[in-house]
Amino acid sequence: MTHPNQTPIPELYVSADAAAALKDEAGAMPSWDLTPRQLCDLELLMNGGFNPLKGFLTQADYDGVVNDMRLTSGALWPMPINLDVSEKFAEGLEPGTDIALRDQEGVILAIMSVTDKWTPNKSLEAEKVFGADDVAHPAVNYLHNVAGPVYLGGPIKGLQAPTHYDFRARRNTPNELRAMFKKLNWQRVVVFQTRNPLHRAHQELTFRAAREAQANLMIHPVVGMTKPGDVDHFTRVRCYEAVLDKYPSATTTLSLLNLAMRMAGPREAVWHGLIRKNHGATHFIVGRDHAGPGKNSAGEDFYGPYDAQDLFRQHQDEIGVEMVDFKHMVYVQERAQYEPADEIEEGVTVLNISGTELRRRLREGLEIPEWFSFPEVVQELRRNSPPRAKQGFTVFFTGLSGSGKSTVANALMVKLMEMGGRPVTLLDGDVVRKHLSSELGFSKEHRDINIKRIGYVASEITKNGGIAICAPIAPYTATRRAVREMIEAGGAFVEVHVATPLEECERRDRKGLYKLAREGKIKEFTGISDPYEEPKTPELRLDTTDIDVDGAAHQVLLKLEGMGLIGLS
Ligand code: PPS
Repeated sequence: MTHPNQTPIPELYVSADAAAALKDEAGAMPSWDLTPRQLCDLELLMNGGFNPLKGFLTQADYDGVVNDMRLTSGALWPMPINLDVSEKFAEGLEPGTDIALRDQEGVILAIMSVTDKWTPNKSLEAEKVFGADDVAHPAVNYLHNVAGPVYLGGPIKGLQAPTHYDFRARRNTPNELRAMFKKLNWQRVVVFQTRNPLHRAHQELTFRAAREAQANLMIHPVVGMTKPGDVDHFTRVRCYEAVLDKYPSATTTLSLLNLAMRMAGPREAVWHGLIRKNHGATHFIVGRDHAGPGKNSAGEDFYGPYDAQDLFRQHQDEIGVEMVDFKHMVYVQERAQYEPADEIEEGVTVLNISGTELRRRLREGLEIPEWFSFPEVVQELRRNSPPRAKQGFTVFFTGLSGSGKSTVANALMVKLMEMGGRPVTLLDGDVVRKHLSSELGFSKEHRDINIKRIGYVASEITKNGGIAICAPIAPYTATRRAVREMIEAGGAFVEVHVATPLEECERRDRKGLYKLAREGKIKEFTGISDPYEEPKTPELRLDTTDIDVDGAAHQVLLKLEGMGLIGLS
């Protein structure tokens, strides 16, 4: 019988000699510094993980993918893979030009022959690919607020793979995995995709899935980009390695996939299937709400719980990978074992700990029982997320000029320093503009740069266990969200809207700026001639009209205490 992985998958790398020659030429080409997401996409394009793609999508392929999940060749492909760039870079770049694609250190990884350049209809892309033009969806937010406005398409010549310094032995190209499965004579391979730490229930369900399919198992976690707020991949991989020891030896392997997920539910499941086919899988586990993005802005799920399974099943033959149903496993106390929820008789005691409850226990340093997770995994998770009262956090004040942000922020800083325990840094709007952002004005572009700088500094402080207090106007929702995502990767983000009304701010006019703005002597003044988008769901809203500074700072302290970030006793 021929092995399913008899033939290698085509890669886009050129020979070493050709790469050396092209590298010389590439120095003179226009060059694009890849974003973290593009870097992930490029790696999988070059190593065949995105086979049959030969480069970033052309406009015709993009249209086909967006509308019908098909390339112009007719092949199934559900996800647009584009090189999104700035208007400035695209300007004057004619189709027919070769460009050098560089990593964040400036190393040339590939050359792209640009054949197409166009401005996409992003709202249409959001509707068709992600099901709704709603920025509550992380990929739709990315599309509108992070991705560049112009797309470039064209074939790629790969010069070298991106360098990874972490977990090298666990990173495999599709062809490395195919060769390994062939060598081990693994004829049937069930793949489990994950972006979360694995607990006992996952170990049980994956092993059961492999046994039922009479196959070997590959745990294939995503370590590229996952959902904002997920546990970082360093911690997760240490957890996966601990879980790997729990499977009977030689039945199971672990490999890391440098994919940038889009959280696109059904389309994402099909995409994951195609990628895994390239990596040598014969079977793929698709669960309830596979690659789900969470709730939409109306508080409802973006996709039905079984939409992903339905779409996968529909295209299973073409994908070339058989879907394995994800069994919901629960712990039966009387028998001290995991069993599929749908096979359990009435009357027995079923135990479960939800993701939210697990996070609460970790946050508060509470017990996590052994029936739920392996002690090694719990230890890793605890190391990664110490109790909240020991973590860093950011208090981010936002509000109009003169609303009282700086005054309350100052009072809060002093009170936190009086309490001691963690270093406190105040990044006040005016101070930042003097030291970090002295060259910036008040256009939308400049305000965004200013806020992102503040966010970056605050995220570093937070990650390292300190307290950052920020007090800029920060008038734009999308920018505040970007800062939140940056900071939440390393600790808590507490948004405080200082909602003092415009009339009151103008009445105070402490710096005399409102008068000048009314007279037209200051342009683009927030609240007068420039927008302020009010936060919809801040952690706290303060109106300083009727409370004094002490009272306002105390409200913030109470909020911090309520969130477990400080102890007030
Ligand atoms: S932003 O929008 O967040 O980047 O603004 P920020 O860095 O907080 O700077 C606001 C302070 O700059 C002064 N100032 C102006 N504010 C708003 N609009 C215009 N056009 C403007 N020009 C100068 C003003 O003193 C703000 O300080 P605060 O402390 O908010 O009153």
